[in-house]
Amino acid sequence: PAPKYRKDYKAPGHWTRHVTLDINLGDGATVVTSELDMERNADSPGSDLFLDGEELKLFRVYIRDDNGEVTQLQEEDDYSLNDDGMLIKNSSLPSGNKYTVGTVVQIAPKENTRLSGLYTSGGNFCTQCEAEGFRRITFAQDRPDVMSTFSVRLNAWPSGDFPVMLSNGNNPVPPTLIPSPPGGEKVDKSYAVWEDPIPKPSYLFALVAGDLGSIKSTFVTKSGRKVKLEIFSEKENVDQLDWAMESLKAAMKWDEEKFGLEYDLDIFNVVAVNDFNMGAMENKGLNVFNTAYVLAKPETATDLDYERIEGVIGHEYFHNWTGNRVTCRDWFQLTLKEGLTVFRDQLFSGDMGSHAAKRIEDVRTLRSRQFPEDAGPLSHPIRPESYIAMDNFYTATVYVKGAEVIRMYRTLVGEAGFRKGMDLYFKRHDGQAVSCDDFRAAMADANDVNLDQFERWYLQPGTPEVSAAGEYDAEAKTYKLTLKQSSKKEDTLPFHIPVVTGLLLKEDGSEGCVASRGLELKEEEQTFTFEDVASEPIPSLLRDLSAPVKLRYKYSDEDLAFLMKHDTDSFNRWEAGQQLSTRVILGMVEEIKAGGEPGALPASLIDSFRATLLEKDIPDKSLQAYALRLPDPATLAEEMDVIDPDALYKALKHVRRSLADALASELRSVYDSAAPSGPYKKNSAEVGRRRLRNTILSYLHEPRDAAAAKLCFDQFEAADCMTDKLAAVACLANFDDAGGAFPERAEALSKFYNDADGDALVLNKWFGIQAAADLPDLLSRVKDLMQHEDFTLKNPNRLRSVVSSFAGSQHKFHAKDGSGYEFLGDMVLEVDQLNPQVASRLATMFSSYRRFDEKRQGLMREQLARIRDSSPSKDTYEVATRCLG
Ligand code: BAL
Ligand code: ZN
Repeated sequence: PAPKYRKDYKAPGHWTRHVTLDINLGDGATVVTSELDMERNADSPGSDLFLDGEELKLFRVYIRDDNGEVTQLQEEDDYSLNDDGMLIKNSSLPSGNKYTVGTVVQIAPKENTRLSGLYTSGGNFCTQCEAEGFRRITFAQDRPDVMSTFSVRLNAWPSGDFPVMLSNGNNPVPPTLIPSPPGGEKVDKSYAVWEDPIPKPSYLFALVAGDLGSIKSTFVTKSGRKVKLEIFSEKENVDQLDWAMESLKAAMKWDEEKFGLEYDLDIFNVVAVNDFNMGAMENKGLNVFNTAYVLAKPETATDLDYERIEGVIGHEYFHNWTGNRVTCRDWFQLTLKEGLTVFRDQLFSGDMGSHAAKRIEDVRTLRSRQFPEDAGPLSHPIRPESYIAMDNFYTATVYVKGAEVIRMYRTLVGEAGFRKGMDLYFKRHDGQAVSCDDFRAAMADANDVNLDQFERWYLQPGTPEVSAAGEYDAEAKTYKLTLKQSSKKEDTLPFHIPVVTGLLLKEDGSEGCVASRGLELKEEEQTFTFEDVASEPIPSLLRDLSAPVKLRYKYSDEDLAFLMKHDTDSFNRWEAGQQLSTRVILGMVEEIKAGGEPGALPASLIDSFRATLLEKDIPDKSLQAYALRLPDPATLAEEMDVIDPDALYKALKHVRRSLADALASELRSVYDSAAPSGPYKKNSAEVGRRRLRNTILSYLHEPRDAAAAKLCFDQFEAADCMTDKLAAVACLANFDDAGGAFPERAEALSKFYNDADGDALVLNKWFGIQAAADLPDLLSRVKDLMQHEDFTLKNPNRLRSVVSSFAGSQHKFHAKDGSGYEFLGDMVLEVDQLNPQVASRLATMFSSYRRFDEKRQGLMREQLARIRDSSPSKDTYEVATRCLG
């Protein structure tokens, strides 16, 4: 398959201004009649017309000119077909400026296991059109720069009865029975008509039809318009929709208050479906969601699930402006809408809860997912230069690093300046399909700053490193800070990096930060001078992680302990603790690699953990919990020249166990004092309390002895919510029950399974904890799990709950005999037959192979080559070939 290049962008020769769809759903074949009202692009007269189309059975193509005259088109004479679509010769098109193209096609939603285009989930019809799914429904200009209004008629023909039939926009005719012809037989098939008056690209088209339950509400916008809100799901889940509705209303209000952005249609619908490749989709006025990001009640959803639902509901809603009204000119610009919308959902979640905790969570994701991606063969700039399958570019880089890039604009121009830039962006581009350069220009122009160099964040991949060194002049009372930037990628030009810096005086930490400045590092090396610094400071660098870079500064252990206690930047307080643990863990990795056994933990680490654990004045217990968690294995692995998964596993286990032993009584007493003191509540204090207590439980279970098993089981039995129940059973899953030991494990898992009572999301949790358990025979247990009657490869959530959980838990995936790799290779090939998007995503789990020893590299390469050579889908082919390089 041939790649597409960003540099090749050309506007189309024709524009689709309006799309009329008439879709016969029903039990038989689905027939789609579409009429595209076209207008020639005056800039490229005489162009042929290309319509994308894939896996469509074409019945006829016709043209209607602006006098209403209809001409049937003939294959070969008028148009040609290939696997990608239909090319209609200009000579077969009317010469006038405006005309209509009609096509009638048949599609097979029930056989659509790719979950792209129109498919069925649990007997209901739904769609996923981003990035290139609309072409699997009908022939169309399926490219984001073509924005059209839509009229859609959904018919429950030739049979079937769908009480709910939804599409985008407003709904002039709700599902209605077709009136019986006078004297004729009663025709009890229904239809619905939808009008979307706001031009949108085809990737935002959606339809849903089925027998669904719902909850309703309304939202009155700031200008007084009443919007009807409705959230749909399968009927048995209707009691799990309230939190999503609450989050939606909060998001609508927040976008008005924070960015002045108001909703623009009369209706906003959300539908939750069980089979979905992504997390959710922002279709205009009809968001379609993976159930995992909608359904919640305390008995089945954890606090983290609640937070994610709030964030994703916000994210999809915010796309209404950043993505839908102002969309992307081409798919290379994906981060224009995704980076910006992730950043907006991060701000929203921070405002709804705690900015400090949210920032830590986001940085953990950046470091554990995006930094490794950027260090491997799939590394790409946030605005990629080429792709084969666009679906492969919904990456941590485009989303998460993309959001960091947007955050840097705000750091550079300030909060008010960022708002001015956003206002100008909407003023200039509402209703348009634009580029990342347009966004950057709006930020620069609104603030009268030069952001030319900033473009390099869009052009250059890789995680820059910033090293810092300070020098204090006691006589002059000045502190000179020298910052240097470098990159592991060749030919990288210096980035424009905001390095927010504070100075804390060693002598008297209680005075707090004596100077805080937003330094702008634009050269390879720059020195910044701070005046009037009374005594030698400790720098607090890159506060709140002001740029997606790796910082190098030679802090002593004492400096880190000081920052953990005194830094006025809550993120950097946490960061200092992470650095201290990282140092110890990586030191142990070296000892293990040298053939030794890991030694005792340094007292400084134990003392700092003890201090954090016993700290009474931390109002946000989530922050306390995060401070007690060790860095992620993937983040630690990034710091190793050659990743040694066995040594890393052993070191981490040793540090966890040593902390558990050294602080056993303190851990237990804080665990006990954080026990629930009343009925379940979901507020931030209670969420923080549970988070802290469950973090402590994960240490307390480390001895893996009878007492630890009992403690976990007691919590499991006493739990009044999924958060506590899952934390307990996840710990129990790690107890090795070979030979009948630790019967609590099987008992809890069996009870958990029975309590799930078939609830798909709870079963995913049940599969997930077992597939990621810390057990020696994990792979054979995973294979057994896949024989379970509730397992299926066809549901992406279920598949990921086993296969991705296993591979993501690292240690057994990287077993030296290659068994984990072979398993993943088999899965990629099998799933690729069903769902290439999901398969190629699984294949990316091999992408860090070059960071391992030669043996493992060879074994992973073998699997990648096997995948590449098996004639896979273009999605999977692209990942395998890019990995192999
Ligand atoms: N646009 C795809 C799903 C999302 O990022 O919202
Ligand atoms: Zn998005």
